[in-house]
Amino acid sequence: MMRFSGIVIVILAIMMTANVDAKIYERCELARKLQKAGLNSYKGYGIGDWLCMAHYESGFDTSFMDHNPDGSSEYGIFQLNSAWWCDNGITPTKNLCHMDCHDLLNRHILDDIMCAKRVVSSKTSMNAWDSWNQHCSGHDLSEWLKGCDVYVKPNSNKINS
Ligand SMILES: [Ca+2]
Repeated sequence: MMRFSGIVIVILAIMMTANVDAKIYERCELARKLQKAGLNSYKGYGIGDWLCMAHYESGFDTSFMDHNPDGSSEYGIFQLNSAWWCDNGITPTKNLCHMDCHDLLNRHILDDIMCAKRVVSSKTSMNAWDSWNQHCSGHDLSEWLKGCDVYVKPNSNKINS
């Protein structure tokens, strides 16, 4: 029994050091964070667009990772791709956000937001995220902000849709 619990402790210790300091954001907490980072009406998209997209991409889980058939991977709450936006040391990359992909997996999402701003500033705009295109584009997104202390700008409609 003693030996067993000793092994469990060692395994737990390994798991804790291997895991990044991740977080599953609560909807309104994320909404406030996005607003504070200046995403309300940024490039014509509202906080609802970001919440809807992040929900379908990661379930607000900063540690979420996904692998694509082409060998690239997607990281974090916004599922940013290792072929374009960050460097994971494996995939050939443009690294347009000049960052390590693994920095997209921790609870500190300001760097993720800065990178996402670049994505949405690119030609594809919010269409860079398939899930936004499928589930959020053209929908009434006010539900996403329900109960959150977030000011909704009256004219946060998409500029280029
Ligand atoms: Ca981060």
